[in-house]
Amino acid sequence: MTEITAPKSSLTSGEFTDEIREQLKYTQGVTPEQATAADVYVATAAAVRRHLVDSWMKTQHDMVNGDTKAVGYLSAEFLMGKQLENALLNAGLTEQFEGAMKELGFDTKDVIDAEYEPGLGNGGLGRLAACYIDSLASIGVPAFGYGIRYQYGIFKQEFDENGKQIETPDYWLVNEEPWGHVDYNRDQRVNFGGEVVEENGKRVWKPAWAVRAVPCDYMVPGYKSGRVNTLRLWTAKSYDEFDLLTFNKSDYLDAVIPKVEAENISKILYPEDSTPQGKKLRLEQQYFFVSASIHDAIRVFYPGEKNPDLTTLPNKIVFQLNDTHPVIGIPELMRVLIDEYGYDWDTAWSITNKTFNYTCHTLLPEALEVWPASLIGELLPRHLEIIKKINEQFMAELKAKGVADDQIERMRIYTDGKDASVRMAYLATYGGSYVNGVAELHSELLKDVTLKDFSSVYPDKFTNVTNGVTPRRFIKLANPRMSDLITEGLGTDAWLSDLEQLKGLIPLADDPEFVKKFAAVKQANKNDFAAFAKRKYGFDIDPNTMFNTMIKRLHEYKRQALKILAVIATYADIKSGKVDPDTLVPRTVFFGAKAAPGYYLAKQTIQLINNVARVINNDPATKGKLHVYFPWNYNIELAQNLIPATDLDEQISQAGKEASGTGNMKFALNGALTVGTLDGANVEIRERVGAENFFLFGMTEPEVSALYAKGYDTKGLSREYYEKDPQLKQAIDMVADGTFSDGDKDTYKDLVNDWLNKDYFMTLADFRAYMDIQAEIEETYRDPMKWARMAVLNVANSGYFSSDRSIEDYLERIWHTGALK
Ligand code: Z57
Repeated sequence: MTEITAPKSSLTSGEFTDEIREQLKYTQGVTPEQATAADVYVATAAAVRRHLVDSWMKTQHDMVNGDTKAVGYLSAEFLMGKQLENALLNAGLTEQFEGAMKELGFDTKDVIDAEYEPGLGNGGLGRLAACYIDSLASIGVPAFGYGIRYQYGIFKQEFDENGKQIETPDYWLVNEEPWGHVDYNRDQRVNFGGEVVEENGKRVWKPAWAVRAVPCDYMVPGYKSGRVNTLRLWTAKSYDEFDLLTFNKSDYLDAVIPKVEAENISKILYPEDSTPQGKKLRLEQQYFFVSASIHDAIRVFYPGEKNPDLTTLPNKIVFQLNDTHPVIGIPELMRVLIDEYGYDWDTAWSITNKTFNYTCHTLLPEALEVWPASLIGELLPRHLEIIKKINEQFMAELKAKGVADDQIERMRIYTDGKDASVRMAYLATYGGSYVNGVAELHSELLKDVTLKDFSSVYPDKFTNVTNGVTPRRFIKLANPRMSDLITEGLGTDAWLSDLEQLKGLIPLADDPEFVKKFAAVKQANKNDFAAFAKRKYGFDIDPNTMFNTMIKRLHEYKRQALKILAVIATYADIKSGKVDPDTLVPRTVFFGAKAAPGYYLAKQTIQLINNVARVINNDPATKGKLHVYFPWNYNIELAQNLIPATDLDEQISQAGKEASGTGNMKFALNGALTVGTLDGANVEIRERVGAENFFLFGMTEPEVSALYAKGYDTKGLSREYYEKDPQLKQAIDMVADGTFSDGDKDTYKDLVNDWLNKDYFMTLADFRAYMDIQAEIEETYRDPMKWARMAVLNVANSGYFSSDRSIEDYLERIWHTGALK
């Protein structure tokens, strides 16, 4: 007998139906008969929110009046995915929803589909923030997510007739958005520009313009925790007074333009992932949401107090800086404490230092933001003064510690001279208590390479928290069949809030009945995906082939190029008769990836993949043996559909480049096997699932470093790999000779040139190892029971990668707080 441990909401289906009817009538103004699925979606969302309000208010009350420190997760991105199913699940209303839809005569799927996916993030970093706020609420930790309510999320991706990526605006607010509650009465003023003057011996900022930050609140219900936290996303609005000022001076249009400009601040999400563009508007966005959030926290935790004792702030809230994007919060809190509340520098510094911590998500030097001092000075003159003073204090502190002069010079937060700039990662490291990387290898490399100078002086600041993913969305909702099987196998569904319980499946890996059922679940998921892909993209996919998936942002370091070259090589072998296609394991290769609009080589790679797909899928020689599909506009919904259907997932970044990866965790938890390098969290996944259940290939990080030292990218050593490996040569030659561009030899010339002359991420150097591991993969796949057993062991041993565990690690190592009592 399957035991369902936690209680579901006491609301009955009938009561929930009545509530939806009320909402249809009083907010939508339609009868159930007139209602469309979209109406019912909006009404249901409103009913869910209503149901959560008491818990939400109680959580806030307990947070403000108790002595459990809250977490403020400051993030420029929250990639939430659709909300309805998740909110129903966490609130314990899933069955009531199903009952209500039956009662009202609607298909649950249609209602769920009516929601427009909010894409307020680029990729891993934004999705991690969403998983973390789910886990915080599920554990019962009082928390705020603070960010921006962009009107345009990550662009929608289309492909033109040549296979090139086209970006179109993602205006996700076209229809009613029923989850957010705009709260005009909790607004904040955010100042910009102007100058700093001396008044009575004090530095006083005289800003030139201001923006009104209006919060939009999203309830974040914990899974069966009874707690509901808040995601507060700010919208930029203009102040009328400023329009009037201009109005007096000039004409009507001139009066409206500044209003438009102010509102531009929250207009659009920057679509670069790991490659900041250093744009003024981006710094405005960062300051906008961070300043509003800091003031908001003070308002929340010291309600109505004119002279709050802000030395207690670090006992009320701890701010986590999600990458360098919100690091301007450090000088901002200094400014608030000194200029607005009259604290002296040292007291302000001590408060600030205790209140902030910084998570670094990258090893790519270009992803660590560095702002021109001139830009900061123009937008935030008082902050620039404070940053300079922090830097001076820092330099003196290092000197006093006996740090060598050249090291001190390297560590400057503010670099002098004509290209003076501010290094946000350094400011964060010095200005906060802890710095963490996002996987063990990454944290080690941070200490030993990227922030080595800092770790040598402040070793205790450095720690690791390996990323995690929420099992509610990425197992329970994405893969209901497997969830049921796990619950059946374990005799309880308690694993959903204690994922290490998946270990109980280990013995079942040797139970052929269970393994067969597991394989059947995978097959059913593949059938579902084929049907979904037919409906949504028009693809004709054979679900009786191996599903081999690579989904992630398009970036050179992630090496989609390696995968597509391997596909081309296999295709070439079939065409030339070197390989009998009947000896191959039939495979369907899936790509999903967006490229930053200005990232030329990434876009060329997309075009190449699309054209390889076109050529191969239309070639009778490979029919039924090898197919390639590139569903456009990869997003959370596609991830939720494709991951549970995948047999083999690709985590093939150059070792030492992927900070963690979180897709790798989602795949392992959904019973896919991974082919991967020793990079990011792959290392820990492999350790846990067992080396024999992971397809490892490629150079290690030290081997990569050694090859750089030989001059791989600077002396053009990649060409040697091309010359020596006929299969590799053949594949690259086909790209160059027009096979995938209707004979045109120029289409991919920059890509080919890069491979042969630079290849910074060593795609060519790892090609042979990658091809060799495929043989092992095929052999394993030919034995379905063996493959399925390995997949079961991947699931059973991946419980560690729950974001609940990550949050527990943050609580213990960094935040020093816990669940509300
Ligand atoms: C982003 O998605 C990540 C790092 C960044 O510096 C920026 Br900007 C965006 C990703 C890493 O590339 C992944 O390896 C990691 O798993 C993810 O952040 C979450 O930590």
